[in-house]
Amino acid sequence: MERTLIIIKPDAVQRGLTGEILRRFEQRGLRIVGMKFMQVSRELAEKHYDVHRERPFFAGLVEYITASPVVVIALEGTDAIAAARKTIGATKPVEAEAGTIRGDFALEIGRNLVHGSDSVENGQIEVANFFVESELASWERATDRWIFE
Ligand code: IDP
Ligand code: MG
Repeated sequence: MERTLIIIKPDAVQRGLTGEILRRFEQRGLRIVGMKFMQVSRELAEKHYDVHRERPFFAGLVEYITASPVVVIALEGTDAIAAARKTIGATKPVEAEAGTIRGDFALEIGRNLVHGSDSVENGQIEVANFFVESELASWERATDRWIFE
């Protein structure tokens, strides 16, 4: 079963969109296996966005993700990575389809509300960066057999 790390970024938390964003992933059928409200440290932010270290927006990106608390969620499901990224929408909110989180609630790339892992490997790595094993649950929902074939 694939795992993805979702971050409800500081702008989304500040704007009171935590519940709305979580609702969309739950409604999609993805299973929550970990969730917490936290302040991202500079060290963790730099690790999480390490692939962007050389990009001109890196400093601003670290400022953004550490500016105020976030909600991090580990989700599990069939094709969880692709499903979550479709629900999130394109990185640039003006290019995100209506009906996606970014397409419905965001305008600018540096205030795009939510993170989702981009590959199966990164999903595993990112979940491990944000959660210790005891914070993750292995469980089955009563509805799983009606969502997963
Ligand atoms: P993703 O979040 O859709 O996976 P990435 O390309 O991995 O997009 O970029 C990570 C994050 O960095 C974006 O979500 C966005 O917040 C920020 N970002 C990416 N490109 C730019 C840019 O050109 N200017 C400012 N921020 C950017
Ligand atoms: Mg990315």
